[in-house]
Amino acid sequence: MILMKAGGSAITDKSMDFSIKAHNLERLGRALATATEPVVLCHGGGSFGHPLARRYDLSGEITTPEQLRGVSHTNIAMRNLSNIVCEALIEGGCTPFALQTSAILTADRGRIDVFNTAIVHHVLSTGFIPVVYGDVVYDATYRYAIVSGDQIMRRLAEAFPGNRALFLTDVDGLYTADPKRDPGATLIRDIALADLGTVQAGEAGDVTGGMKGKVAEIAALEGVVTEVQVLSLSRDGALEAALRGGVGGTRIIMK
Ligand code: IP8
Repeated sequence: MILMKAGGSAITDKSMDFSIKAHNLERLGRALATATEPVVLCHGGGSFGHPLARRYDLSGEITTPEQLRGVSHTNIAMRNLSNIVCEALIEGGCTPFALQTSAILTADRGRIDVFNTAIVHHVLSTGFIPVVYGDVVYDATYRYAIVSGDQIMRRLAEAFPGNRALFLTDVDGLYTADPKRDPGATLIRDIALADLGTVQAGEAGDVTGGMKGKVAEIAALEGVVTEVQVLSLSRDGALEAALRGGVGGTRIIMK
């Protein structure tokens, strides 16, 4: 079984609110239709969730009527994005089943508190692809809080241990430096989790703006997944290859 995170930058265009990367979503649908093992898909908020979370200041306690309106807007926006993702999957020949994350998960102080992963099991057992996503959810202390897809990935990996995880992004993988600024940047093919820190510490830096976050997301899966692959959803064939067990982008050995 494969735990898959489709990052917001892989499926949405962050330069414009509420816009998608249609070609990448098509690629996702077509590739997932070739999967020979069960897949759980978790997607990020991208240009649907994050601009609203920022605009309505949804980090920390939710107290003002304006923030509460923002919670409703964000809740709808993420459902809309999930619908778009699921429609792309159906178009590609898959059978997705969206689980509204805020209905199966609650938080406390922004961290996942209760997560009904049994429903994910049930949906998987019927041969469907469960689709969950970063969302705004009920929070016992803050009233509502944003729970990111990476927190969800960790809890999914705990519920389904011993599997591999694929992170879909818009660059080919992890680089030794920012490939958009440094012509000497090279793609890291294979790396042990223990060495990921060194890559960051040596002036390899904050690659493509997202490497730091990506590394933290991956490190959070220590002990619960066997390996992680980071690959581009913008590159034809990369996801299909990874689904067949090949290594396209960067492979992180987690043991
Ligand atoms: O993109 C955040 O999920 P992420 C979701 O996985 C919202 O961090 C609602 C901003």
